Amino acid sequence: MKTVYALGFIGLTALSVRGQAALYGQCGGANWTGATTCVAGAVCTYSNAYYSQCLPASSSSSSTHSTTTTSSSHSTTTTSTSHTTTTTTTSAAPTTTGTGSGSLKFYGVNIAGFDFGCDTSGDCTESGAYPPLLVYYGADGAGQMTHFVNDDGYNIFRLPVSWQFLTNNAETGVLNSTTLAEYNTLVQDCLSTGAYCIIDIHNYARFNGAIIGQGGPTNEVFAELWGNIAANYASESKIIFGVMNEPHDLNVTLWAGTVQAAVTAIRNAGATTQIILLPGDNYTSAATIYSDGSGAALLTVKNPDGTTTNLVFDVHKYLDSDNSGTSDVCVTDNVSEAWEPLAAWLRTNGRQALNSETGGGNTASCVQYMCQQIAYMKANASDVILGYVGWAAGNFATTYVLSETPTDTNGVWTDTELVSSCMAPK
Ligand SMILES: *[C@@H]1O[C@H](CO)[C@@H](O)[C@H](O)[C@H]1NC(C)=O
Ligand SMILES: *[C@@H]1O[C@H](CO)[C@@H](O)[C@H](O)[C@H]1NC(C)=O
Ligand SMILES: *[C@@H]1O[C@H](CO)[C@@H](O)[C@H](O)[C@H]1NC(C)=O
Ligand SMILES: *[C@@H]1O[C@H](CO)[C@@H](O)[C@H](O)[C@H]1NC(C)=O
Ligand SMILES: *[C@@H]1O[C@H](CO)[C@@H](O)[C@H](O)[C@H]1NC(C)=O
Ligand SMILES: CC(=O)N[C@H]1CO[C@H](CO)[C@@H](O)[C@@H]1O
Repeated sequence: MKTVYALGFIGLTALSVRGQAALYGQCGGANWTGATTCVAGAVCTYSNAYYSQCLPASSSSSSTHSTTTTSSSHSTTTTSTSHTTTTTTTSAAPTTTGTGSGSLKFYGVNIAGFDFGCDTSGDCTESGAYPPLLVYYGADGAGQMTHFVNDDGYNIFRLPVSWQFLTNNAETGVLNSTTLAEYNTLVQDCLSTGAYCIIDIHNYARFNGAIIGQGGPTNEVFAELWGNIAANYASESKIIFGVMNEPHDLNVTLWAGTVQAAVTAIRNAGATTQIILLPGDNYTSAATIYSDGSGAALLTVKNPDGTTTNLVFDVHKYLDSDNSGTSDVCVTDNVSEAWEPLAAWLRTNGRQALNSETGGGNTASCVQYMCQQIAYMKANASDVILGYVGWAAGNFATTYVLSETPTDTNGVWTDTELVSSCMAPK
């Protein structure tokens, strides 16, 4: 997410209710446990064995599938076949050549705040951070994560933090014990939910304007930073190391060397088995990693034992017109333009990716395209796309254009429309 964060947390009103699925919301599919009826004016429309969607009553016959039905009883039928993990063979079902299992490994959301104040030049200050923790007068990040796990079925959180926060603004790999302890409070709150927790250094491959390994901090300093972080979490199997948020405008060949230095440091610190996320150029765009040179360069990054086990590509995708995640109008699911070619490239190379940022406004267009993006991943790409992490909750106000921040009303949490309609797996 490329914008500068200026918004504080403001608790506001609930945006959606459960019971009937929203327009463009999911209303059926294998193992779907949410609402199977739609709000007035929408019809639950069968898409495939894994997905039925509430479409406007007047346009529900526009699907190209000749077998499309519009009866809610069809979603009941697909629910009853939920024990079958193989492609259904009934003649009524559309043929699919997809290689998805119907479910993803990871569903989650970013819990933002420790990264606040960072911009794309890597200018961040410790004082700009706003911990999403009640004890620091922020949002109830711990309560949010507990809600997301218990009520929505989430199992992964990304916890962005600036490099400057962890070192008290010093350009060094040595961690400040005071600030690390503050960040670690959020990490432990995350781990205590049982979810996976991504440590994301949110610096755009830079420290105060200068590119790591390309005029800025050396690869050795960056490796020291990661070695010290990893040493603190070496025994935590559910920690995921997010090497860097959204590198951009750099030399990808040199950048792959920087990423290699971080991977080597993390493994040598004793974190030998956890997932490490490898970020490419162009803001980790899912649409260009396989074509802009990033993928080719990052394929050379290896574990110290020469394998690529648990080295997963980090990709982001927004669904607005310029892929920036700044508009609440979504115009694409980018399946054919971005996800299908990426999935093919990953299969060719025997690798996997995690979509660690995706999001949209709480609008009908974003609900439509987000649901489509997720349905594609589940049905046709779960062999190579591990899952998605929404942008963003934590300290974002519910008025923020991409807010996925739930609202706590006397202990009852209510999700945003996009989360409840598409992103929450249950
Ligand atoms: C549905 O749930 C069953 C039992 O939990 C599981 O074995 C199966 O893999 C699930 N199927 C899909 C498509 O998620
Ligand atoms: C750690 O950071 C705090 C500010 O949060 C600062 O007061 C302290 O001096 C720093 N410690 C060291 C050893 O730099
Ligand atoms: C990237 O850096 C390498 C190594 O210094 C150099 O050979 C290559 O020409 C650079 N690429 C670009 C596009 O500048
Ligand atoms: C970066 O990605 C966007 C789409 O996400 C694309 O329009 C743009 O051309 C890409 N830039 C480069 C340099 O590949
Ligand atoms: C999965 O792939 C098949 C074959 O390409 C396609 O017909 C179907 O629409 C895809 N499903 C989703 C949900 O994208
Ligand atoms: C690769 C890519 O980003 N493809 C498209 C995603 O959707 C937007 C909006 O329709 C297009 O402009 C991109 O070309």
